[in-house]
Amino acid sequence: MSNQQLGLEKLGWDKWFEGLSILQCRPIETVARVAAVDRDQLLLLNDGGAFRAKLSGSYIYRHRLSQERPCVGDWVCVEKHQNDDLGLIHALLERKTSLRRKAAGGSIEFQMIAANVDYVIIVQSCHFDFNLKRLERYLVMVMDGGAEPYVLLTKTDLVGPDILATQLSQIRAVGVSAPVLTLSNVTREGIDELKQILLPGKTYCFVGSSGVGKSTIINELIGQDMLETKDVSATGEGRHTTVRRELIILQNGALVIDNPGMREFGILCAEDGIEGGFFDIITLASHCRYRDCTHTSEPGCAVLNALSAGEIDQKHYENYIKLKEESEFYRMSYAEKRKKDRDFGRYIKSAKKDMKRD
Ligand SMILES: Nc1nc2c(ncn2[C@@H]2O[C@H](COP(=O)(O)OP(=O)(O)OP(=O)(O)O)[C@@H](O)[C@H]2O)c(=O)[nH]1
Ligand SMILES: [Mg+2]
Ligand SMILES: [Zn+2]
Repeated sequence: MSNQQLGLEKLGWDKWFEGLSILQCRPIETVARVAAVDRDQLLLLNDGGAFRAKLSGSYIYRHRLSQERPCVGDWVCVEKHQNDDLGLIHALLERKTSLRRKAAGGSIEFQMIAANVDYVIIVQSCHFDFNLKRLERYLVMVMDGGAEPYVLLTKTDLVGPDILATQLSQIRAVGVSAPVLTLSNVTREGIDELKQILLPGKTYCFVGSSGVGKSTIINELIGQDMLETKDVSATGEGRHTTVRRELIILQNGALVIDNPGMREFGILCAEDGIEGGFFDIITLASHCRYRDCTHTSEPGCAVLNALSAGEIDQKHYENYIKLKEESEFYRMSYAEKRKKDRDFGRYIKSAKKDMKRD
């Protein structure tokens, strides 16, 4: 492996992207990872350091949907000559994983949160912010995009050990099997445990409501106050301190992405993700009499049987059914929109052509 590749590996580069770059980048282009997006300028990282770039005109012309534009974590093919101030981005390498939410207004667009993330750390404060339903929705979003989830409960200094213990058992009771960590930025309890899970060359994205302590944690990991943090009001309601996503390399080599707090997010085509957040129900479902069982009224339904036997939690079951319905609804309207959209065929063609870059 060349020196250049050894340098890129520190940024998360691997054989998968290597293969894609051979397909997608032309010889005059090199690869770089998106560290931040500021309006029409992107901050890129490669083995030589950081530099700025913008999208080429033809890229913008051929990619109108917001999910087709590079976001933090993406790998791009960029052309930059020695005397250029700005690089020119010509292609986006296919994403290994994506963290995204449904754009507002029922459109088929996604809002990308981050790309090529290995692990998503779902942060909830055990003081005021703890919410199982929201946690399950985050888990669905993570699984849907192909990354691995961690759950992190913060501000443990503000609740008694009994409350924390109850929250932990509630998380387990709804069937969440992701690892759960707890920490306090005040007592520093749990910080070493968090540091231990962060592996060099892997990308971690922190998500969660405003004010739960995401930036405080990342500052702690960096070892200095690089990100802005702010006091929250007494009700625990956040005030959105972080406004920009940025990929940061920690001293141990792990890559982390901070995020502004999220209010609401929708779920689109989340069937895979649903299965991810509800392993117990999916396992049961494989024993239903009918293959297309909806687990709502069918005879011989293993899920309903487990429910009446008290083996699964009623609330957990209801969340599953609700998310399943929601995801089917979004999928249906997506298909309908696709049928109507005369441009869609053209879009597929250009996407294929893009893959070949002929
Ligand atoms: N008591 C206590 N306060 C904390 C802890 N962690 C963070 N805080 C405080 O919570 C407030 C919000 O923290 P931030 O790190 O800005 O939260 P954030 O999640 O980055 O918020 P956004 O950027 O708005 O999404 C700050 O005043 C922190 O000092 C903790 O473990 N315990
Ligand atoms: Mg923040
Ligand atoms: Zn069933």
